[in-house]
Amino acid sequence: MGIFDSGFGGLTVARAIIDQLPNEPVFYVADTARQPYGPKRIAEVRSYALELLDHLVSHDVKMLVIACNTASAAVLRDARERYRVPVVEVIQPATRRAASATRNGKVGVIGTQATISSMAYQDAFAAAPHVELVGVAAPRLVEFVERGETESEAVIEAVREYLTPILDAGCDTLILGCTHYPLLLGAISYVAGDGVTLVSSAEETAKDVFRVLRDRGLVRASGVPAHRFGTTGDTLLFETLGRRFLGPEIQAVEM
Ligand code: DGN
Repeated sequence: MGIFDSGFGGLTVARAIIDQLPNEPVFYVADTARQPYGPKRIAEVRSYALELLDHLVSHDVKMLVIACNTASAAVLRDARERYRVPVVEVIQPATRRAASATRNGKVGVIGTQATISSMAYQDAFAAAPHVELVGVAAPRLVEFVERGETESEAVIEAVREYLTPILDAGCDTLILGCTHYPLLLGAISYVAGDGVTLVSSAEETAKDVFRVLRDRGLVRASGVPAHRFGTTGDTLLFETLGRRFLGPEIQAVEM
Protein backbone atom coordinates (compact mmCIF):
# COMPACT_ATOMS: atom_id res chain seq x y z
CA MET A 1 0.00 0.00 0.00
CA GLY A 2 1.14 3.53 -0.66
CA ILE A 3 1.44 5.97 2.23
CA PHE A 4 2.16 9.63 1.67
CA ASP A 5 3.14 12.44 4.04
CA SER A 6 4.93 15.75 3.80
CA GLY A 7 7.65 14.30 6.01
CA PHE A 8 7.99 12.29 9.18
CA GLY A 9 4.64 12.55 10.96
CA GLY A 10 2.99 10.05 8.64
CA LEU A 11 5.40 7.46 10.00
CA THR A 12 3.19 7.36 13.12
CA VAL A 13 0.37 6.25 10.79
CA ALA A 14 2.69 3.78 9.03
CA ARG A 15 3.73 2.39 12.45
CA ALA A 16 0.10 1.78 13.41
CA ILE A 17 -0.67 0.16 10.02
CA ILE A 18 2.39 -2.11 10.15
CA ASP A 19 1.44 -3.18 13.70
CA GLN A 20 -2.15 -4.00 12.72
CA LEU A 21 -1.38 -5.51 9.28
CA PRO A 22 2.06 -7.10 9.67
CA ASN A 23 2.11 -8.89 6.27
CA GLU A 24 1.33 -5.78 4.26
CA PRO A 25 4.24 -4.20 2.34
CA VAL A 26 4.28 -0.44 2.74
CA PHE A 27 5.64 2.05 0.20
CA TYR A 28 6.02 5.33 2.09
CA VAL A 29 6.86 8.57 0.33
CA ALA A 30 7.83 11.75 2.15
CA ASP A 31 8.10 15.15 0.56
CA THR A 32 10.83 16.25 2.95
CA ALA A 33 12.42 18.58 0.37
CA ARG A 34 9.28 20.77 0.45
CA GLN A 35 8.10 20.29 4.01
CA PRO A 36 6.76 21.70 6.25
CA TYR A 37 3.35 21.86 4.59
CA GLY A 38 1.74 23.43 7.67
CA PRO A 39 2.55 27.11 6.92
CA LYS A 40 1.97 26.82 3.12
CA ARG A 41 -1.08 27.88 1.10
CA ILE A 42 -3.56 25.04 0.72
CA ALA A 43 -3.47 25.24 -3.13
CA GLU A 44 0.30 24.71 -3.08
CA VAL A 45 -0.02 21.75 -0.69
CA ARG A 46 -2.66 20.31 -2.99
CA SER A 47 -0.41 20.33 -6.06
CA TYR A 48 2.47 18.69 -4.13
CA ALA A 49 0.15 16.09 -2.64
CA LEU A 50 -1.36 15.10 -5.99
CA GLU A 51 2.12 14.83 -7.52
CA LEU A 52 3.26 12.40 -4.81
CA LEU A 53 0.00 10.43 -4.83
CA ASP A 54 0.24 10.08 -8.63
CA HIS A 55 3.78 8.78 -8.12
CA LEU A 56 2.53 6.10 -5.71
CA VAL A 57 -0.26 5.07 -8.10
CA SER A 58 2.30 4.73 -10.91
CA HIS A 59 3.94 2.07 -8.71
CA ASP A 60 0.73 0.00 -8.67
CA VAL A 61 -0.11 0.33 -4.99
CA LYS A 62 -3.39 -1.32 -4.02
CA MET A 63 -4.51 1.55 -1.82
CA LEU A 64 -3.48 5.09 -0.92
CA VAL A 65 -3.16 6.46 2.59
CA ILE A 66 -2.81 10.23 2.95
CA ALA A 67 -1.00 10.22 6.28
CA CYS A 68 -0.91 13.98 6.78
CA ASN A 69 -3.70 16.21 8.02
CA THR A 70 -2.55 19.20 5.99
CA ALA A 71 -2.43 17.19 2.74
CA SER A 72 -5.75 15.50 3.60
CA ALA A 73 -7.33 18.92 4.10
CA ALA A 74 -6.02 19.97 0.67
CA VAL A 75 -7.26 16.99 -1.37
CA LEU A 76 -10.11 15.66 0.77
CA ARG A 77 -12.84 16.70 -1.62
CA ASP A 78 -11.68 14.93 -4.77
CA ALA A 79 -8.85 12.41 -4.14
CA ARG A 80 -11.36 9.56 -4.11
CA GLU A 81 -12.66 10.48 -7.57
CA ARG A 82 -9.17 10.88 -9.01
CA TYR A 83 -7.87 7.38 -8.19
CA ARG A 84 -9.21 3.90 -8.91
CA VAL A 85 -7.63 2.40 -5.77
CA PRO A 86 -9.24 3.04 -2.35
CA VAL A 87 -8.09 6.24 -0.65
CA VAL A 88 -7.98 6.64 3.13
CA GLU A 89 -7.06 9.97 4.67
CA VAL A 90 -6.69 11.07 8.27
CA ILE A 91 -9.47 13.61 8.81
CA GLN A 92 -12.63 11.56 8.41
CA PRO A 93 -11.57 8.59 10.60
CA ALA A 94 -10.65 10.95 13.47
CA THR A 95 -13.85 12.96 13.01
CA ARG A 96 -16.05 9.86 13.18
CA ARG A 97 -14.31 8.65 16.33
CA ALA A 98 -14.53 12.04 18.04
CA ALA A 99 -18.22 12.46 17.13
CA SER A 100 -19.06 9.17 18.81
CA ALA A 101 -16.70 9.67 21.78
CA THR A 102 -17.90 13.09 22.92
CA ARG A 103 -20.46 13.14 25.73
CA ASN A 104 -21.13 16.89 25.83
CA GLY A 105 -20.84 17.59 22.07
CA LYS A 106 -17.79 19.84 22.48
CA VAL A 107 -14.74 18.70 20.51
CA GLY A 108 -11.37 20.41 20.17
CA VAL A 109 -8.90 19.95 17.33
CA ILE A 110 -5.28 21.07 17.15
CA GLY A 111 -3.32 21.03 13.89
CA THR A 112 -1.09 23.03 11.59
CA GLN A 113 -2.03 26.54 10.48
CA ALA A 114 -3.03 25.24 7.01
CA THR A 115 -5.22 22.45 8.42
CA ILE A 116 -7.07 24.73 10.84
CA SER A 117 -7.49 27.58 8.31
CA SER A 118 -8.80 25.20 5.63
CA MET A 119 -11.87 24.46 7.81
CA ALA A 120 -11.59 20.82 6.66
CA TYR A 121 -12.50 19.55 10.14
CA GLN A 122 -15.56 21.84 10.23
CA ASP A 123 -16.61 20.39 6.85
CA ALA A 124 -16.03 16.84 8.06
CA PHE A 125 -18.23 17.47 11.13
CA ALA A 126 -21.11 18.71 8.94
CA ALA A 127 -22.55 15.20 9.22
CA ALA A 128 -22.52 15.50 13.04
CA PRO A 129 -24.45 18.71 13.76
CA HIS A 130 -24.57 17.91 17.49
CA VAL A 131 -20.84 18.70 17.68
CA GLU A 132 -19.46 22.16 18.44
CA LEU A 133 -15.86 22.30 17.22
CA VAL A 134 -13.07 24.45 18.63
CA GLY A 135 -10.03 24.51 16.31
CA VAL A 136 -6.63 25.85 17.34
CA ALA A 137 -3.53 26.07 15.16
CA ALA A 138 -0.53 24.76 17.09
CA PRO A 139 2.40 25.33 14.70
CA ARG A 140 5.24 25.18 17.24
CA LEU A 141 4.42 21.60 18.26
CA VAL A 142 5.76 20.17 14.97
CA GLU A 143 9.05 22.01 15.57
CA PHE A 144 9.37 20.55 19.08
CA VAL A 145 8.80 17.01 17.79
CA GLU A 146 11.31 17.39 14.96
CA ARG A 147 13.91 18.62 17.46
CA GLY A 148 13.25 15.48 19.49
CA GLU A 149 11.95 17.65 22.35
CA THR A 150 8.78 16.01 23.66
CA GLU A 151 8.86 16.34 27.45
CA SER A 152 10.53 19.65 28.35
CA GLU A 153 8.99 22.49 30.36
CA ALA A 154 8.86 24.53 27.12
CA VAL A 155 6.76 21.81 25.41
CA ILE A 156 4.35 21.63 28.35
CA GLU A 157 4.01 25.43 28.30
CA ALA A 158 3.32 25.47 24.53
CA VAL A 159 0.76 22.66 24.84
CA ARG A 160 -0.89 24.52 27.73
CA GLU A 161 -1.10 27.71 25.66
CA TYR A 162 -2.67 25.91 22.67
CA LEU A 163 -5.10 23.87 24.75
CA THR A 164 -6.34 26.73 26.94
CA PRO A 165 -9.15 27.89 24.55
CA ILE A 166 -10.19 24.26 24.05
CA LEU A 167 -10.25 23.42 27.76
CA ASP A 168 -11.91 26.76 28.62
CA ALA A 169 -14.68 25.91 26.12
CA GLY A 170 -15.30 22.67 28.07
CA CYS A 171 -14.32 20.24 25.29
CA ASP A 172 -14.36 16.64 26.53
CA THR A 173 -12.71 15.25 23.37
CA LEU A 174 -9.57 16.40 21.58
CA ILE A 175 -8.45 15.41 18.09
CA LEU A 176 -4.70 15.33 17.56
CA GLY A 177 -5.09 16.74 14.06
CA CYS A 178 -1.48 16.46 12.96
CA THR A 179 0.43 13.24 12.48
CA HIS A 180 3.35 14.54 14.56
CA TYR A 181 1.28 14.80 17.71
CA PRO A 182 1.20 11.12 18.78
CA LEU A 183 4.81 11.74 19.85
CA LEU A 184 3.47 14.38 22.24
CA LEU A 185 0.80 12.14 23.73
CA GLY A 186 2.41 12.32 27.17
CA ALA A 187 2.58 16.13 27.23
CA ILE A 188 -0.89 16.57 25.72
CA SER A 189 -2.60 14.15 28.09
CA TYR A 190 -0.66 15.65 31.04
CA VAL A 191 -2.11 19.08 30.23
CA ALA A 192 -5.58 17.94 29.10
CA GLY A 193 -6.13 15.61 32.08
CA ASP A 194 -8.09 12.35 32.35
CA GLY A 195 -11.45 13.98 31.63
CA VAL A 196 -10.57 14.62 27.99
CA THR A 197 -10.64 11.76 25.46
CA LEU A 198 -7.72 12.04 23.03
CA VAL A 199 -8.32 10.92 19.45
CA SER A 200 -5.17 10.14 17.49
CA SER A 201 -5.57 10.39 13.73
CA ALA A 202 -2.79 7.79 13.35
CA GLU A 203 -4.65 5.07 15.28
CA GLU A 204 -8.03 5.87 13.75
CA THR A 205 -6.60 5.90 10.23
CA ALA A 206 -4.93 2.52 10.72
CA LYS A 207 -8.30 1.09 11.82
CA ASP A 208 -9.91 2.50 8.67
CA VAL A 209 -7.17 1.01 6.49
CA PHE A 210 -7.78 -2.38 8.12
CA ARG A 211 -11.54 -2.12 7.54
CA VAL A 212 -11.21 -1.07 3.88
CA LEU A 213 -8.74 -3.87 3.05
CA ARG A 214 -10.79 -6.45 4.95
CA ASP A 215 -14.13 -5.43 3.34
CA ARG A 216 -12.59 -5.62 -0.14
CA GLY A 217 -10.82 -8.94 0.49
CA LEU A 218 -7.44 -7.26 -0.02
CA VAL A 219 -5.70 -8.24 3.25
CA ARG A 220 -2.44 -10.09 2.62
CA ALA A 221 -2.64 -13.18 4.84
CA SER A 222 1.05 -14.14 4.92
CA GLY A 223 4.48 -13.22 3.63
CA VAL A 224 7.45 -11.22 4.74
CA PRO A 225 6.80 -7.62 3.69
CA ALA A 226 9.58 -5.55 2.15
CA HIS A 227 8.80 -1.96 3.12
CA ARG A 228 10.14 0.91 1.01
CA PHE A 229 10.71 4.49 2.11
CA GLY A 230 11.25 7.20 -0.47
CA THR A 231 12.07 10.83 0.21
CA THR A 232 12.37 13.89 -2.00
CA GLY A 233 15.02 15.18 0.42
CA ASP A 234 18.08 13.94 2.28
CA THR A 235 18.00 10.15 2.81
CA LEU A 236 20.35 10.10 5.80
CA LEU A 237 18.34 12.73 7.65
CA PHE A 238 15.15 10.87 6.82
CA GLU A 239 16.52 7.62 8.24
CA THR A 240 17.87 9.25 11.40
CA LEU A 241 14.77 11.20 12.29
CA GLY A 242 12.46 8.56 10.84
CA ARG A 243 13.66 6.02 13.40
CA ARG A 244 12.21 8.20 16.14
CA PHE A 245 8.79 7.94 14.51
CA LEU A 246 8.75 4.40 13.13
CA GLY A 247 11.54 2.35 14.67
CA PRO A 248 14.51 0.59 13.10
CA GLU A 249 12.87 -0.68 9.87
CA ILE A 250 13.72 2.44 7.83
CA GLN A 251 16.08 2.43 4.87
CA ALA A 252 15.37 5.44 2.70
CA VAL A 253 15.91 5.90 -1.03
CA GLU A 254 16.01 9.13 -2.97
CA MET A 255 13.09 9.78 -5.32
N1 DGN B 1 2.27 15.91 8.86
C1 DGN B 1 1.63 17.20 8.81
C2 DGN B 1 0.19 17.11 9.29
O1 DGN B 1 -0.29 16.08 9.77
O2 DGN B 1 -0.50 18.12 9.16
C3 DGN B 1 2.29 18.30 9.56
C4 DGN B 1 3.78 18.48 9.47
C5 DGN B 1 4.27 19.50 8.51
O3 DGN B 1 3.73 20.58 8.31
N2 DGN B 1 5.35 19.15 7.94
